[in-house]
Amino acid sequence: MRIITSGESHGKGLFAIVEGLPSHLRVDKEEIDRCLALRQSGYGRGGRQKIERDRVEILSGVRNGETLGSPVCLAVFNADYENWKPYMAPEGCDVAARTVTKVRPGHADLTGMKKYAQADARNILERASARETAIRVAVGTLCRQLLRALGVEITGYVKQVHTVRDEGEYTFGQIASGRLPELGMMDPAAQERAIAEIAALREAGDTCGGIAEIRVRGLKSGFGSCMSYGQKLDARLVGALMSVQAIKGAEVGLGFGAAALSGKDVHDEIFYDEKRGYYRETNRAGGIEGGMSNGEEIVLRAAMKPIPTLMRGLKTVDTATNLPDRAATERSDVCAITACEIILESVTATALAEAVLERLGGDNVAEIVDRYGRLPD
Ligand code: EPS
Repeated sequence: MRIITSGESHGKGLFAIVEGLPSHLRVDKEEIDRCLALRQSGYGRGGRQKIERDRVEILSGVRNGETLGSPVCLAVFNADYENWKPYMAPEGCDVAARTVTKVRPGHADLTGMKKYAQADARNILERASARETAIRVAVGTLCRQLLRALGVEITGYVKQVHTVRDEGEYTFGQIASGRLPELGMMDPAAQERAIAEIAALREAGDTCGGIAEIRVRGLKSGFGSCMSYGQKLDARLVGALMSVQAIKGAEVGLGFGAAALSGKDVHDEIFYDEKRGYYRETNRAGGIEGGMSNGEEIVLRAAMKPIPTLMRGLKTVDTATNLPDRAATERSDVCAITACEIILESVTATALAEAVLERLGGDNVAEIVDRYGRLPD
């Protein structure tokens, strides 16, 4: 599969071309739109989400609700483009009216300006913005639909918001049915405390991040590779998580926690019985050993840093004058971890679909389902 996304935050929209999807995949547009709505949700989001009502438009590669095997082109148009057309239109626009030079610490602004030889950070931030994740959610949901045809399901929840961490352990089923509205946490008491923290940070003109946990159920063993480092499944999944804007850390299973434990408390002992075959009583590896799925649930976690646009404006330099100033602000999210969670599920789905198609090949869904069915668990 080859995927390319394009689009600026205040341009006409976000677009993706997905090449290599098999034919006869039933496309559930409603599910894509539900995931896009989830990406817009969460206590702590900013004013932009009141303007947008993200919906996918399928421009090619799908006929009568099924993929054709040709490249699929997806679009999520920006409602806000109507307001930004005078400053963003490709044909010509008033660039000076929306110039950004009070570069934001933590954002791509300053480094991007140097790299792309731009005097206006607008030419950097428009693409670096997390708005790009809207189209990655659309692509990821398509990939999720392919995985579902094989019996592979993905879910997740918000484990931590700022200083509030939910130490609970939840099964896949509990997460899939029990994620709370508003923030997407599992524990109501923790969520209440988290909401209070976000509210206090909003008052202070500040922002916060959090941690999301992603689970994958039903993936058979042997995806990824212990032979070629570039195909290690954990490397690819962590790479996918880290590709999401504002993610600063990612882990599999015990992750960073494994470093402080001894071997007997880290490795998942192996048992066998006639009925179950080989099995484990623990899953501290998070479903991946030797760079390959081992048939257990895949458990991933990613840490999101606080959003770098602070209403109080951090100290910076105005690159137009090189004098000290406060960083640019127009509007901002206070916390976007709930949106981030569905984005992380989506990029996980995409990375897994890539690994599945690489191993199984196949031009139509039935062929892939058949090949998958023949694999050992
Ligand atoms: C986002 C849209 C953006 C930001 C946010 C994500 O909208 P605007 O810049 O018009 O307010 O709310 O982008 C960032 C956090 C960022 O750092 O760029 C979205 O749709 O997710």
